[in-house]
Amino acid sequence: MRSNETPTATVDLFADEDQQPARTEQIGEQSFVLRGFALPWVERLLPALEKILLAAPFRQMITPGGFTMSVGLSSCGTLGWTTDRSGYRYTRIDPVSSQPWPAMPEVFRALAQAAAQEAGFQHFEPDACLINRYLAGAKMSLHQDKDEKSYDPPIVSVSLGLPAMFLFGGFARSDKSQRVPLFHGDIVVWGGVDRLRYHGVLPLKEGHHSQLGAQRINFTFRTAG
Ligand code: MD3
Ligand code: FE
Repeated sequence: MRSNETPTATVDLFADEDQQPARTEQIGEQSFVLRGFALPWVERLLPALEKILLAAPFRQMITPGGFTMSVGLSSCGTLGWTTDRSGYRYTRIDPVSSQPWPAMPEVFRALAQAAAQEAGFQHFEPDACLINRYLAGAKMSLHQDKDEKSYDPPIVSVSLGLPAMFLFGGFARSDKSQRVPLFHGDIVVWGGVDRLRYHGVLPLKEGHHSQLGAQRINFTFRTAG
């Protein structure tokens, strides 16, 4: 490093030299919001997403308790997440198409890995990417993500389209949660001690996004198997 060069810690805040700096906010001991981190990737993510959705369209799944989820779900990767009356689980086959879930596009995997690395998690190897679609009014109640084999790898979530209010709770459902607004291009990375925190999303407000229209789409990358 030249003696008059900016220190590395500052340089690292710039995820991509031709975009505005991505700001990192720490929301838990091992949880980080990477503001705008996905923006330089969006034009490569959207065509890949469209292709996935042709093979595995959004569907509203039924919970074991018999409720229809307001969020539309799809998946890509070796494993996809499913719920029906018999429970929550990861499967290799999409129960709607009876085909394997669409492969995880390389650009998805590379983004998830870059974000995990930015948050301090090396060698993240996701085998599942859940794709959630929120239309106005859709929400996700407070829950924990417990269907993965190991809780050691982090989870990486990418927000696209309309903004949403994310609820970041504690380790008991009744713990007070903090509200974190998530915007188009934001990425959140959770791991380690924060991996089993309760979390959810408040009902989506109506609106229009120039690229995504009247919806919010969220990818969550996990190592499930
Ligand atoms: C916090 N999705 O798919 S992002 C989910 O925006 C889910 O669609 C929300 O919760 C969404 O399960 C929230 C993700 C998220 C995922 C895992 C977490 C937040 C987390 C694990 C621990 C703490
Ligand atoms: Fe979750």
